[in-house]
Amino acid sequence: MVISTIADQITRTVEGISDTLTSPFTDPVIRLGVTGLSRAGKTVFITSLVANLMDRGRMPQLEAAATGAIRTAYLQPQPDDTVPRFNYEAYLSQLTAPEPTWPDGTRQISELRLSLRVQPSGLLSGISGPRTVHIDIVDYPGEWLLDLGLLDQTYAEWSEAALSRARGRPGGEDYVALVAGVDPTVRLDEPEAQVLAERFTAHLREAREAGFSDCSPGRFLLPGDLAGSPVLTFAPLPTTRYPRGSLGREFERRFESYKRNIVQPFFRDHFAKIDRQIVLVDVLGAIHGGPATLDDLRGAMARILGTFRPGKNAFLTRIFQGRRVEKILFAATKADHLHHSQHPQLTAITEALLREAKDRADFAGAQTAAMSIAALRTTVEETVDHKDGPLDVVRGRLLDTNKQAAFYPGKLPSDPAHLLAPAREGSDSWLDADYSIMNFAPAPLTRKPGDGPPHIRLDKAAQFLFGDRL
Ligand SMILES: Nc1nc2c(ncn2[C@@H]2O[C@H](COP(=O)(O)OP(=O)(O)O)[C@@H](O)[C@H]2O)c(=O)[nH]1
Ligand SMILES: [Mg+2]
Repeated sequence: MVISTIADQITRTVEGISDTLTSPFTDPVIRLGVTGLSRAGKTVFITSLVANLMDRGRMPQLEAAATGAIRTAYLQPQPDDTVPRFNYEAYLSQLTAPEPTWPDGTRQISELRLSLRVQPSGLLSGISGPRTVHIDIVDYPGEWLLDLGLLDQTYAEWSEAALSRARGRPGGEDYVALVAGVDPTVRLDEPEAQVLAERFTAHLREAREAGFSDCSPGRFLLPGDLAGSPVLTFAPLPTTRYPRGSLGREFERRFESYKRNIVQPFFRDHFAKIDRQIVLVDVLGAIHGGPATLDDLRGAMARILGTFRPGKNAFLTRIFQGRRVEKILFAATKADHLHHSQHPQLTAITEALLREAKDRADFAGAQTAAMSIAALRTTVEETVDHKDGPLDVVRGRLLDTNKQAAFYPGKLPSDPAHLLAPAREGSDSWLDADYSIMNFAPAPLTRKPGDGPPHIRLDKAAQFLFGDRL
């Protein structure tokens, strides 16, 4: 046994050496997908992650940082010339300015290559020189993932589902009423088509603002340079036989065009290349929105997880060609809104959402995990005297008034079922408590040399996502 171990190590050592010799061609690459609905915290996450990998003083739970195996980290030109570059320097200087501000919302895909020089540890350490590992970070809207479901639907099926979902959602009744007065068999009139698309988009936007997650088609909310183009100028209509040249027939054609020209290329060109994935989820925001938005988040998480199971979908199976995403982390963001005494509850709720999503999506395969994180910590913790006894609060500078305030968002139950059951049953409001959120401004930083921006469990997230490959 001993002998075989030694022999094994010798061959591995030889491999290790040849690895370094051929290095420019064999440098390992990890493609890390970062997604989440808009405002979930993707931009802040990537900026803080990269800054904390360059200055690793606050990354003790990332093993390769703690042991000193990571020697340096630096940015390099990304491999994909046609994808916009993630504007790291601009975002970092905003977040670390003397009067820090949050970055503006981004609404498209972007990419950044971070390269790490890593010194192998153990037996190889003396023989083999440092090697380079590239982490290609790909930031893309979670809304685009939810579009996968459209591929399996006909225009009639989608229309029916979209109209029934619109009922009872913000702005939805208005759209349903508008459509009731429209005859889809009349000749297409472009201004009328535009009004329908605009009103449907307005409804999606309102629903999104009220905290609903599932507001597809995703490009309606994040149109980028496609705004106003015919591929986004359609909307759900009552189902019937649409004659040639009619409004309904044209909307049906544009729906198919959206699937073919927007949804499929994204999955084929970007999604299918991802190795590891983090899905940022604003769980606190969804709880604040009420039972309906939490229930909707539950469904959206199942659909997002379903996209990582290519076997279920013929199109995905074809583009993945047997590859698959190896690890998926669902991270509840903005945990700095809670005192750490409540983090276990937030994690338990996120875990329960993930467990249900796994059941619903019949998910097996990739390794999954749930965590509560804050990419950029904006608050400090305090315990204050309250009429019912001591209360664990957080204190920060409010975004709208610029004043310091202590904040208590409400008591999260230790049993996630206390929130998930009423959500599933369609309750109108939470029974026991109200949950509030506040928007904090980023705090001015006083950093020690070697420290990145303050965060909560960013190092643990990094360890799960790519620690095993360093
Ligand atoms: N308190 C706190 N707020 C955050 C954090 N990350 C993001 N936010 C808030 O969420 C907003 C959206 O974040 P952003 O990264 O732009 O989201 P994106 O649309 O997913 O890229 C920011 O403007 C902040 O107000 C965090 O770690 N802590
Ligand atoms: Mg962004």
